Amino acid sequence: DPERDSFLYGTFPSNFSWGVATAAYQIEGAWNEDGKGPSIWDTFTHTPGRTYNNQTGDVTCDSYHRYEDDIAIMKEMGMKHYRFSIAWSRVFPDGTRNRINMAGVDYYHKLIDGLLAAGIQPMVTLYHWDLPQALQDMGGWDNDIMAVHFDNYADFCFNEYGSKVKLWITFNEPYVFTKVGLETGVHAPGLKHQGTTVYRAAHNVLKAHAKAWHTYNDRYRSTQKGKCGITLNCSWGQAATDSEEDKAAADRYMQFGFGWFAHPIFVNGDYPEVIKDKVMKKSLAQGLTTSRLPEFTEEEKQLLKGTSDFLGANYYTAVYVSAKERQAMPPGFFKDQDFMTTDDENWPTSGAGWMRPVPWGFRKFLNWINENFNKPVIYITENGVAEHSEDEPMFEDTWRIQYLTSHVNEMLKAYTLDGIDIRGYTYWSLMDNLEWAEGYASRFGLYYVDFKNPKRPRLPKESASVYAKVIRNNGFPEPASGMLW
Ligand code: GBH
Repeated sequence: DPERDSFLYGTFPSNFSWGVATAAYQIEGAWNEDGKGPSIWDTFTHTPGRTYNNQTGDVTCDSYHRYEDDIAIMKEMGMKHYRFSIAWSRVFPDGTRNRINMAGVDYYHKLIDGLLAAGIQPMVTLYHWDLPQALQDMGGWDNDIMAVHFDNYADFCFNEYGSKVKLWITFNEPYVFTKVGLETGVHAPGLKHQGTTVYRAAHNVLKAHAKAWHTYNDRYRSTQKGKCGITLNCSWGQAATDSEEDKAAADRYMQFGFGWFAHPIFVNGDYPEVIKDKVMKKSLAQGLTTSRLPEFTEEEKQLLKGTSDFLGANYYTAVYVSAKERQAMPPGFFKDQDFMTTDDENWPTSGAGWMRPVPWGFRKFLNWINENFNKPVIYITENGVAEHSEDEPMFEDTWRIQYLTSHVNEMLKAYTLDGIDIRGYTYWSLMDNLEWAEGYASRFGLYYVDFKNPKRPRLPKESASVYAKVIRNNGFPEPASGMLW
C-alpha cells in the first residue's frame, strides 16, 4: 500500500482544536485531602501486589496543588483544549449526592477558571475509572442502581460547571475498565469473573451514559449550548490474511471492542448482531439456558439510540487478527470471541509492552468508525506513546516526535482524503503520570516529571516544542509556504 508511507502536506481548518489529556487519578494526588472519599483505585493501589512496585496515586504529579504549573505549560505550547477528568469521590465522597464536598467542587472551579483565563477550553471526562469505593461496596457497575448515581453526579457537574464547560465526555474507554477491571482483574477493582460481570457492567454503563446524556439534553443544552459525548477505544484489528474467516474475525474484534458501545449509541440502541450471536451460542454450549449478554428492552433501546453529540476516539496501536476457535479456553469473554491477535515483529517497539506504533492503523481505524457508525463527528481524545524509564529523564524523545507527527499525518489523510469529520486531536499525555497498574516508569508525557522531587517539576521533552509547532502551523503546511518537515 503506497499510501501508507507517503507524507501528506496540508493543514486543518482554523477551528480545529489541539489538546492534551490527563485523568484525575493519574495526576492529582491528594488522595485523602480536603474531604475526598476513597475510590476503587485508592483501594487497589493500597493493596500489596496489585501495581508495579506497589506504586500508588497518593501524590503522583500533585496536580491538586500544582494545577497552575499544568496550565502554564499548556499555555506555553499553545494548547486549545485540555481534556481532564473529575474525581467523582472528590465531589461526592461516598458517590451519592447525599454529601457534597465543597473543597473538591472548588478545586475544579479553580482549574477551569485558570484554563479559560489562559485561552484553553476545558474538555471534561466525568468518569475515568475512579469509581467511589462506597459504590463498589454496593456492587459497583454490576448493580443497575449505578445509572441513577452516575446521573445524579453528572447532573451536579453540568449544573455546577456547565456555564464554563462546553465539551463533556461521560465515560472513558468502557471497553477497558470493564474488561480489565472485571474479567482479567489487572485494574481496579481487580475481579476475575468469567464472561458474566463484564457484560452486565457494560450494560449498566450504557444505561448510565444514556441517562446522563438525556439529562444534559433536556435540562442544560438550551442554556449551556455545549456537547456531550463518550470516549471509546480499541486497537485497530487488521485481518491477518485475506481469507473470509480472518476478515470476519477482524471485524468481530472491532465489534467486540468498539461496536459493543458504539453500536447501541450510534446505530440502533442495541448490541452488534455478531456479539449477540456469539455470546448466545457460547452460553448455550456451556449448558446455560440464556445468554450471558443482557438484553435491552424496546424502551431502553429508544433511550440509548442517538445519545452522543460526538464520538471521542482513543487510538494507540494495531494488531493482526485471525480466526481461531478457542476450544481449550474456559468459558468467558475471550472464548466468546473466537479470534487470536498477534503483532508484527517488523513494527517498532515502544516503552509500553502492550503497544507498537502502527500509524497507518490510525487511518484505517478512523475509516472503520466512519463507515460503521453513521459518520459521527469525531474528536481524537487520546493518542500517544511511552518510553520506559524509572527516573532517568529522556529529553531527546525522537520516538515521540516520530509517533506524533506520523499519527497526526494519518489523521490529516483521514480528514482531507477520506472526508472524515474530525474536529480535534488530543495527545496523551501532557506529562508523565501514574500509568495505572504499570506505575511511573511507563512515561507518556510531553513533559518529564521528576517523581523523586517533592516539587514535582515538569520539564519539556523535545516533543513538546514539536507539538507546539504543529499547533502553530495547524498541521503541516507545504514546504514552499515556510516549514520543512
Ligand atoms: C488509555 O488506555 C487510558 O485512557 C489512559 O488512562 C492511559 O494512561 C493511556 O491509555 C495509556 O495506556 O490490557 O492487561 O495489557 C489505553 C488502553 C488498557 C492500554 C490497559 C494498557 C494495560 C493492561 N490501556 N493496558 S492490559
